[in-house]
Amino acid sequence: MKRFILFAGLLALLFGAACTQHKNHIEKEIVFDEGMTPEQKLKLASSLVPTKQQYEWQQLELTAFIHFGINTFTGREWGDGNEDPALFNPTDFNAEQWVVALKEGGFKMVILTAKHHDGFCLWPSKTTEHSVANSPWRDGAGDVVRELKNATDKHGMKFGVYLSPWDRNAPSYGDSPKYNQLFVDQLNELLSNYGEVHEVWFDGANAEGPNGKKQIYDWEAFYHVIDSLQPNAVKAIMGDDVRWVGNERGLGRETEWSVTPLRADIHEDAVEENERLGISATAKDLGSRKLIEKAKSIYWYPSEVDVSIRPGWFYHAEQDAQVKTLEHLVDIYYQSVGMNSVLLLNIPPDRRGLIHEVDAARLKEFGQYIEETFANNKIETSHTYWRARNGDYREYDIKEGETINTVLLQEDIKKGQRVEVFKVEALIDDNWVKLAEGTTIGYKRLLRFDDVSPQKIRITIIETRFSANINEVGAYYAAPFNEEGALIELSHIDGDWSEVIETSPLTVDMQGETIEVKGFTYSPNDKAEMAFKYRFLLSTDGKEWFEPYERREFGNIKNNPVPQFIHFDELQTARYFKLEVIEGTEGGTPTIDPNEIGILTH
Ligand code: FUL
Repeated sequence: MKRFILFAGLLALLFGAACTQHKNHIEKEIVFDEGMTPEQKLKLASSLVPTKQQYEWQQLELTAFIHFGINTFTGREWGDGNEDPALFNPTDFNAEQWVVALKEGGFKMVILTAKHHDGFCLWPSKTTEHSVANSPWRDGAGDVVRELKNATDKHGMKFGVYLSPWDRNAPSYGDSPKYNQLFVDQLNELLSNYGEVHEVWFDGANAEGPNGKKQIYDWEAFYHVIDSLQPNAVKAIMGDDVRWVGNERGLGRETEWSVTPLRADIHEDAVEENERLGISATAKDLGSRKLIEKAKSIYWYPSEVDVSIRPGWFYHAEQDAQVKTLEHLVDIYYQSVGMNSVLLLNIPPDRRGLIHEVDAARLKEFGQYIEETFANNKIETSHTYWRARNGDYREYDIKEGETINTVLLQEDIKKGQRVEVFKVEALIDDNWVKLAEGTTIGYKRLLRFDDVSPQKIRITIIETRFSANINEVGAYYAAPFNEEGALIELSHIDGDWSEVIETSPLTVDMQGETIEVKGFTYSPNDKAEMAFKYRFLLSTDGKEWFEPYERREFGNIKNNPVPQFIHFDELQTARYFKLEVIEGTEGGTPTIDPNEIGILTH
């Protein structure tokens, strides 16, 4: 990481017309001098550019996540680390099938959950017994990391690893120096033995260790291992190269600055500074002039949109009918790649060790749709590079008789991100009509509007930080969708209860007689706090209660508030259920509305 402190020469560069533009660019981080004016800070912010690694990563546009591990076999989203490794036993494992399916979807990199929060390692790590080495798969001689890496090399795809800092299995977790050493050892194994790695993904989730102590991570040591062993890799989320967009629903920001004072929360001073500025990964404004004015430093820290093709991150057979539709995936594409972000789409392999047929087919449709849409630029001239100041506009002829409904704009981010307000108009029957307007452009911006067949389009850069460098303008036609939404085929009773006996804990007489119960669903209403830890009980008489299911948390519900499906191991017979909230997502004890619960009957 380069740290630049303002020095006298730089001031001269900033305002000296004699200097060539490229000398003014500074990579990744700028610390402002104390006495700087807002104008000087803004000038510096506009000269900030990505590192080579960040730039190459941004150009990938489509990256894929693979959540696969012990949870695949237990049906959980967050394992507790006590699982028997013998459960890991894919019957038909084939990493090449994953890579081929992802390539058909247009994906350029795949990131594997080498270790999720349960601590189960998908490679035979020397650091733990909780790994594939103690599973029956390939007689304990298997290595998922190796097989996936070989497949990516064979098919020319980049490879990344997700290594969860939070480890619910490691006995040393919470005993900070000891666990940090274990984590460094795991990183060393992953980054030394498998060839090139292009992204290392550190999740932000963590909790206390088994000893009740909070683990203090040694991020500097972790970063050092990555920088020395894999200098081409970007560090994501708790890393300082790639930022979490702030939700797991595939939603980008309307205004998305890659130039931001936000820092990864890895040091106390970073946490304090983020607090002073009132910003976090979920903040709406991460790069306005007002924010830069207050900032002490500024970073090239671009956004990554992570979202799963299914409701869960891991594979659950009961979600086979809930694979996102093509239309939904294309919306996500427009909201991520089309909003100055990289898409990280999760596709979880099933218990066979294969990407399920439904997901593979959807990936193929998606890849074809995107390719066909953007293969055909309807603008007459291909030369579109343009340096724009406030108010400048350019007109582009549209090929005769063509219909368009999408415009693409790109800034040359190697010269910084600068556009603050722009609009797109079309010349239709000799009248200029507004098609779209927006704020930031950045690496790529896609705008959608109703079908039009104009003679020309006009792009106006209304406001920019100094001059903007527009290096691509395109106009396209995206075909409509003619599919039905995914159906949830579940036999389900929801909300139609015989009697709600008590609201806290929620106690319900389901149908006035005993019925067969296979599980339950929790679909949180849109409210500030959801249930996280709970106890679910059943009863035949409303007096004697039993617990059909011991797992007592809705894993990742805080970040991913999608319907939760809990399936019991065995069919139960009961008349009443009781759902007690032990802890909410914000630490309170929210009540659950009767209409948030559904009962699965088979
Ligand atoms: C979250 C984790 O807790 C989820 O299980 C998943 O891995 C997601 C990508 O990050 O924070």
